[in-house]
Amino acid sequence: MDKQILLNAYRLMCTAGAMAKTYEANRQVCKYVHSTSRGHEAIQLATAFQLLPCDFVSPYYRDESLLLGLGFTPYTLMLQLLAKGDDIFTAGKEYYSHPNYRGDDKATIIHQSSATGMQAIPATGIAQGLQYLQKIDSPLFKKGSNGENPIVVCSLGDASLTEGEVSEAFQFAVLKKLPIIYLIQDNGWGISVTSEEARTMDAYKFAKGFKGLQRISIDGSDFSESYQAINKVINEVRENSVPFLVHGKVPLLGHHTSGVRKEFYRSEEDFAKHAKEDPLRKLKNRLLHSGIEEKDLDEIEAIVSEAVAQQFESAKEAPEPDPAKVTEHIFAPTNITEEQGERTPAGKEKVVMVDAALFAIREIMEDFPEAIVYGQDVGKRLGGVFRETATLGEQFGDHRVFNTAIQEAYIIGSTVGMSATCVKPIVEVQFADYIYPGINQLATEVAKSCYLSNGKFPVQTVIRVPIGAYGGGGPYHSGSIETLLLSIKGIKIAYPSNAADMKGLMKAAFLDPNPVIMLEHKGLYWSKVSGTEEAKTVEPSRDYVLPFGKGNVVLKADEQKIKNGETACIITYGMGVYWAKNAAKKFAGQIEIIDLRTLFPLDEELVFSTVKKHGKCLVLTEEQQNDSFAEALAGRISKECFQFLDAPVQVLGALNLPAVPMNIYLEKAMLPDEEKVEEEIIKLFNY
Ligand SMILES: Cc1ncc(C[n+]2csc(CCOP(=O)(O)OP(=O)(O)O)c2C)c(N)n1
Repeated sequence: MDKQILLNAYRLMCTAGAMAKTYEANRQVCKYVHSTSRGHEAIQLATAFQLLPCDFVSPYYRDESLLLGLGFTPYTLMLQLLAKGDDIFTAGKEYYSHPNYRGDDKATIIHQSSATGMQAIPATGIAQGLQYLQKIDSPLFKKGSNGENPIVVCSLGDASLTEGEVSEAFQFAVLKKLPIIYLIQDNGWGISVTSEEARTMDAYKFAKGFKGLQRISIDGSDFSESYQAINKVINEVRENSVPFLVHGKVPLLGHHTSGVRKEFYRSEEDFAKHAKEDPLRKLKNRLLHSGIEEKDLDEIEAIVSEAVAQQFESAKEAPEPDPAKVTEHIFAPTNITEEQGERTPAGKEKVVMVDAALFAIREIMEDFPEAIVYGQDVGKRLGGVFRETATLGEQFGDHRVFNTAIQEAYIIGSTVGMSATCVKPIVEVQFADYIYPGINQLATEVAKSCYLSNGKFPVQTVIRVPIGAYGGGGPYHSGSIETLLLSIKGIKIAYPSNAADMKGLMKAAFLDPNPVIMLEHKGLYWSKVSGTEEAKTVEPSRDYVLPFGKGNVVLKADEQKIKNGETACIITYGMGVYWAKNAAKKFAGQIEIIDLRTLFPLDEELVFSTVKKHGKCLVLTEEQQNDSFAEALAGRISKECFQFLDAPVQVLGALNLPAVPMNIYLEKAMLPDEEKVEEEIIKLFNY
C-alpha cells in the first residue's frame, strides 16, 4: 500500500485519539452528549479516503473519523461538539458527529438523525434518485472528474440492523439494483445489549436473505485490509450499480457516549479483548515493520496533539448561537404566495376532484422531468386504487410512475434522499389509516431535515394521502389523521374540498421546496356522496396555483344580518364544508362558512377576522373531537377573539371512538352530518 495513505491514516487516527482524550479531560466543557470513533477509525478512514465529491455518504453518530477522513478539521467538528453558532452543519442545533454538507470539494452528506438505522431509507432514496437521473440522462447527474459514477455509502452500527426499516431499504435496493454500500460497523455492542442477546446472525449472514445484495466481511480494525476491500467494493458499485453490504468487525474502545460510560456495564475482560484489536496500534506496527522509524510516528502524534489542543481552545472561544435565530429554517421559502392563473376558464368542463388531482400531476410531469410518482398500485396496471394516477404510467413510462412494495416507511422516507439529488417525488400512501408505518420517517427524517441542516436539505416532496369516511369504508379505510400530522412540525398539510382547490394546491405543493401532505377526501373524489356535488368544478388553467395558508369564504352571510348580530360562522375543511353548506340552507343569510383549505399553514387572519365579525363560531371537523386540531383551534379563537364573542366557541367532531365502525348506521352515529351541524347552530343562536 502507498505509504502516504498509511501515514495519513495514522495521522488522522492520532487526531481522533487526541480529540477523544481532550473531550474526556474536559467533561465539564463538553457538556452535550457525544460519541467518539475510538476503535472504529480504520474502516471509517478507509472508506472516507475513497469517496469522491460526486458521492453521497450518510454517516452515523460514531463516524467522527470518517468525517476527519473526508477532510473536515477537528475545529469544525468541535464547533458542533460544543453546539456553537459557527457549527457549519447545524449552527448549534445537533449533536456531535451529526453532519450534513453540500459542497464541490467533498461527498454530499444529507441531514443525519440519531435514530438508529433510520438513515438506511433516506440513503437508499439517494441511490434511487441517482439511478433515475442517470436513466433520463439528466444534467443533474454529476459524475466524478474521471467520469466515475456516483455512489452512496450508508454507515450503520451493527445493532441498528434489527430495525425493520433497514429491511425495507435493503428490499428496495436489491429490487432496483441501486448503487449503494451499506457499511456495517460491528463492535458487538448495542449500548449494553450484546449481539448474542439481540440476534442470531451478524450483518454478513443477515445480508444473505436479500437476493442480489453483494456482501463481504472484513477486519474493520485493520486499515490496509479495510482500504483494499472497500476499494474493490466501491469499484464494483460504481461500475455495475449493485448494492453491497460491507461487514466490518471493530472493537469499541471508548464509551458508548459521554453519558453512558463503559465501566457501567462492560467487564475488564471485555475491555482487554477489544483493546487487542486497537486499529491505531495495528497500523503503527505495520508502519514500523515497513521501515518507518518510531520517532517519526511519535512526532506525528505530538504535532496532532498540539493542533487538537489549540483547535479545542479556539472552539471554546467561538460564540454561542444567537437565540434570535432559533426559528430560522423551519421551512425553505416558497415562491407561491399569490393565487395565479385562471380558476374558472371559460368553456371548460366541470371535473371531479380525483381527476383534478390527476390532471394537475399530468401537467407537472409534462413540465418537470424530475417529477416521478410512486406508491402502492399507482403504476400502469391499475393506476391507483381510486384511479387517481390512471394513465400516468402509460404516458410517462415505468421509470417515472411505478408500483412499490407495501412499505410505507420507504415510500415516505426515500423522498428525503430523492430530494437531495433534486428529483421531485410525488408519492402516495394508499389510505390515511396506513400512514402509521411511515410516521417515523415523516417525523424523524422528513420533517426535521430542513431545520436541522440549517436550510441545506429541505425535503421537496408531495405525499398524497386519501382520507376520510363515507359509505361503510370500515375501521381501516375511513380514519382521519390531521391532528397526528399537525403535531409534527416541519411539514405542510393541505386538505382541499373541491376540484379547483385540488388542482391549485397540488401545483403549489409540487412547487414548494418543503414536504407537503395532500389529504384527499375519498368521499369527495367523485362527488358521489349526496350533498357534495359542488366538489365538482370547472378545471382551472394549467398555470393556476393556490398558495398555502389562504382560506376561502365558501358562503357569505347577509350584511344586514351581520349588523343585527343574527349570524354565526363555521370554520371547517374537507367533508365539513358540505355538512356546513347543507345545514346553512335552513338559516338563510345567517351563516358564513370558511374552508381552511390548508391546515398548516393556517389562515388565522381570516379565521379571527371572521369570528370577530359574527361573534358566534362553530369549528367543525370529521375527526374524533377530543384533543383534536379543531379543539386546539377553538382554544386559539377563544383567546384571540374573547372580547368579540357572544357565545363560547363550539366544536363539533366525531364521537371519541377508537375507529370508524363498518356498519353504515354505526358510521353515521359516529360522524357529524348536516343535522348535527344544524343542532349546533341552533345552540349557538340560543346562547
Ligand atoms: C430508534 C432508536 N432507538 C433507540 C436509540 C437509543 N440508542 C442509541 S445508540 C443505541 C445502540 C446502537 O448500537 P449500534 O447501532 O451497534 O451502534 P454503536 O453505538 O455500537 O456504534 C441505542 C439503542 C436510538 N438512538 N434510536
